[in-house]
Amino acid sequence: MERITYRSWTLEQPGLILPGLKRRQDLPLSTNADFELYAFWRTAATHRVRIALNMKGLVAHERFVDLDKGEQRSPAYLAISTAGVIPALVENGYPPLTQSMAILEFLEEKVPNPPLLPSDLHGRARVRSICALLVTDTNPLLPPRVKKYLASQGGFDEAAWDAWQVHWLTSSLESLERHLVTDPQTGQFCHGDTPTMADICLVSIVFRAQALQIDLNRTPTLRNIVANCAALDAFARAHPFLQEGAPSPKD
Ligand SMILES: N[C@@H](CCC(=O)N[C@@H](CS)C(=O)NCC(=O)O)C(=O)O
Repeated sequence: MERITYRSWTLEQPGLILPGLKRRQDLPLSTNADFELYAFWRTAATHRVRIALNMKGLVAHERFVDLDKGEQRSPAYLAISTAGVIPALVENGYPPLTQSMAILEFLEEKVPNPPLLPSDLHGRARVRSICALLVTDTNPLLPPRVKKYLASQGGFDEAAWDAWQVHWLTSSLESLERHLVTDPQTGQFCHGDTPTMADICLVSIVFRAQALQIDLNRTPTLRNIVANCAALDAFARAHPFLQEGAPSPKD
C-alpha cells in the first residue's frame, strides 16, 4: 500500500481520504479553470479554499508557492499578496482576492448552490462563530512567520514550537468540542446534517492537529464530524497529501 508520511501522519490513516483518489500531479492539467489559486500543499488556509472550490464545482489552476523555501516573501508574490501569505485567488480580469474566509464568502455569493451557510440568520451567525474560533483565533498562532519570530526572538527550538502548537490547537479544539457536544444544533456536521463553512474550517485545522499527533479521541464529536467530511468527495479531493508538492510515497 502507498504510504506517505508527513511528520507522524500517514496517508494510510483510516477514514480520512477516499481510496483510489489520484494525487493532483497525476491528473492532467485543467484547461477550463475558473481561477488561479496561489497555494501550498499543506497549509490550512489553502486547504479551506480547495474544499470550497470543490463544493461549488469550481476549478482552479494552482500556482505553487513553496513556503518551505520562503517564496511567499519573493517580490513576485508580494505583488499578489502584500502580506506575503497564501492563499490568493485570481479570477481572470480581477485583482487577487486574499484571506481564506473572504474567499469562502466570495465563492458563496458567486455560486450560491450548494450553500455553505445556513438559510437562517442565527444559524449563519453560529457557523461564522465556529469559523472565527478556528480561523481568527487559532490559525494565526501557527504559520511559518510566527515560528520564525519565536525562534529568532524567543529562543524556540523545534520541540518548543511543537509544544506551542499542541497547546493552542488542543485548547481550541477542546473548547469547540464542549460547544458542539452540548448544542442541539450540532448534527452529523458542525451545524446540522449538511456541511458548512464551519466544517471546512474544522477539517483544515484538524489536519494540522493530526500532524502533531493530537489525540482526536479526546474530542469525539469533532472526530466524528471530520470522518463524515472525509467521506465527501469535495473534502477528500482537497486533502493536502493529494496536492502538488506533497511528500511522495517514497519520502
Ligand atoms: N488569515 C489568513 C492567513 C493566511 C496565512 O497565514 N497563510 C499561511 C499559510 S496557512 C502563510 O501563507 N504563511 C506564510 C508565512 O507565515 O510566512 C487566511 O486565512 O487566508
